[in-house]
Amino acid sequence: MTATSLLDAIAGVGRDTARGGYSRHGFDTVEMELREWFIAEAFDRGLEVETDRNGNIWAWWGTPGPDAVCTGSHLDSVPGGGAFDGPLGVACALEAVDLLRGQGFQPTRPVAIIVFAEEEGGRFGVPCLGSRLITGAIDPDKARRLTDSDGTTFADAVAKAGFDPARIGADPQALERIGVFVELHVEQGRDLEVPVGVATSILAHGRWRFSFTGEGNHAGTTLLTDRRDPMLPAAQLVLAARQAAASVQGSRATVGRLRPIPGGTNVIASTVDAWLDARSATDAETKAVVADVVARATEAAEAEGVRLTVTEESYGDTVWFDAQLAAQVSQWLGGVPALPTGAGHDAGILAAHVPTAMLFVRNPTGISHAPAEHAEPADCEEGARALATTLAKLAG
Ligand code: HGY
Ligand code: MN
Ligand code: MN
Repeated sequence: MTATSLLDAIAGVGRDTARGGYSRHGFDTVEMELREWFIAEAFDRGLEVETDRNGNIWAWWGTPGPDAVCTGSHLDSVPGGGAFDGPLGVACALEAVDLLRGQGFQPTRPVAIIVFAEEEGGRFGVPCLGSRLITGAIDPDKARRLTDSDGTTFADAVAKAGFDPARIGADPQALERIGVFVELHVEQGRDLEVPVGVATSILAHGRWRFSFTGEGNHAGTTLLTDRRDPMLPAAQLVLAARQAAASVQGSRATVGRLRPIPGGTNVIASTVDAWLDARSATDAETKAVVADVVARATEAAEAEGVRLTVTEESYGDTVWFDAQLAAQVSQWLGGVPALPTGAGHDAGILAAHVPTAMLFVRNPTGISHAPAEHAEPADCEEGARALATTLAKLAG
């Protein structure tokens, strides 16, 4: 079955008719439907399926064991996201197993496809939550207390999905099973001009929550001189993000999410929460951009008599993938180009623990985290074949 036909089978799952694209979030009913789809496809291939204590699904070709050759990605999306970010890596992994079986390939090492939980952090706010939990990169109590926009905690969500929230946390036994991890992913920029490439690095990046607290009041009866309007410093934050990033070569800073409370047209908000996503080539540059943004937002809040608290919600330093493995994979694939990415991935979390590589499939629109994200069927096939070649070389 081709990756494209596998993706076609889930094309109707989680469409967001209000915002466009797909909204598929960790352990919500949509993502649970996608999990069932994946588990059924794995069973159809005779793969042994298990879900670990952190809600990551493992589909084994061969006896689960140490030193496995692992691939996979995620099924959740950002709000209003594209069809390929995550699912393409899962679909190509399933097709790669089909291709290798069709060639009569017999792995000499266990092979596993892993579907990681809540990679986008679209529901609970922390990206790569499943891989961060396995590797101990997030405190399980902090994870249990994470809440979605309805106030549901991660603990409640995993319990509802059938897992024991008391057991989430570092899982060295699971991690030890991974001998090498190769994630295939749709390219999310404009840098790949051939069907397949390999990754070199991921920008340092993180997320910070800015909470502005002013005084709720009437939009019509409150004089300007009597206001403590949190929307004003929040607006300054949006501009400050762009100005701070523009001053550091190659940096990006974004405020894509603002939440005024109560959010009435004729109401001065009492509080505004805003989230900053900042990314740079190095740790120092990212921290400098964030410090600049905080200084500008603090000045704007003080000028309006508004209180500001800033909370770091996630952060990861620059990721350098295993250079020898990347060069080896590129050579196996006939010398495909190597390129950096500004996007985070579960492979980026695992890279600190196991040899890790990423394969990218060309995205002609260069757009991601939006409905225009795209990969041509022919390029998806090239990607699946490239993944099959890589898995065969590693597990042969
Ligand atoms: O935000 C990211 O870079 C990734 O898509 N989680
Ligand atoms: Mn993404
Ligand atoms: Mn992704």
